[in-house]
Amino acid sequence: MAVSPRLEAYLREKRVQINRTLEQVLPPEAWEPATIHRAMRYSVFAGGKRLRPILAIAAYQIAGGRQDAILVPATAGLELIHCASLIHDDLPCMDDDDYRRGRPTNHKVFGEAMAVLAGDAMIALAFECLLAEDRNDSFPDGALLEAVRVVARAIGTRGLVGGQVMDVSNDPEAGSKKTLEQTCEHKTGALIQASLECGGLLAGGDSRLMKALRLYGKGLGLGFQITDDILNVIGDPRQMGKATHTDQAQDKVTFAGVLGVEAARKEAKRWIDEAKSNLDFLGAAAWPLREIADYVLERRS
Ligand code: GRG
Repeated sequence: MAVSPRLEAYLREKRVQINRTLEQVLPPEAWEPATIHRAMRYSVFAGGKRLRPILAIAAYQIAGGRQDAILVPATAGLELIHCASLIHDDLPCMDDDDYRRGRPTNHKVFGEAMAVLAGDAMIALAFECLLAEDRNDSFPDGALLEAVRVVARAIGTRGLVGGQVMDVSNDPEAGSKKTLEQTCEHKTGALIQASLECGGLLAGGDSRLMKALRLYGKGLGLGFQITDDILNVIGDPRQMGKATHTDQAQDKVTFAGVLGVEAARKEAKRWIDEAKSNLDFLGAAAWPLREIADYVLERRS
């Protein structure tokens, strides 16, 4: 299924806004120390689907939010953290990848020390941006602080870092469906879920909506990572902008490796259907999240 024209237009419009905001918040390349600012900009502006900030904006709008004030926290906070995690994930001590988003990885261009530092600086900048609207009355009382707490938790040992620990430990005994799900949920799902929660919180979403966004995020995160595993086996490296077959080469325990591609595909679809089912009560307003879920499953990059 191709991306619908309305989703294509929606994603395009959001990406333009997001890229403009990232351009504003990132220090110029010429600022000293210039090398790290070049390294940060190199990875942030290498392309990327901008899925996490788009999810936050979509959730915000579905929850009734109408202000552009969401852009800095959502865009900068979430996309900068995501980009930092990609830089660190590619390091020789992690997945040791040479290409990302169609370019040599950050450490290949700037060296390992600068790649580590660029990621660190991006996380610091992300939290500065998340709190940037603190002095304005743009959001309900306490919502911004709660969003910061949600994001911080999602990237720590109960989220990205925890999932990455499971990923690099690469325990061959960890091939049970439950353990695979836990790895995906932490490594990939946590930031996706946090993005949706941020959007809902900043618009003052009620508890029913917040629960629906969390459950949608869980299903979407699992469907996204299982699809990523499948693309590592059958994807086109030129479309993906990175090498494929790396999981098998590194004996990684993944859904596609353990179940095979066809069964993994069914598993991904099951999670995407599960994700969408949580949106039923929202009616037509939730179309971007429904269509994004289908896009995640059908994507080729
Ligand atoms: C630096 C916060 C922080 C964490 C360190 C390295 C690490 C712990 C975690 C790695 C997490 C990771 C990279 C998981 C993979 C998630 C994934 C499938 C990324 C690809 O996301 P896309 O397809 O990428 O949205 P684009 O390039 O489109 O943005």
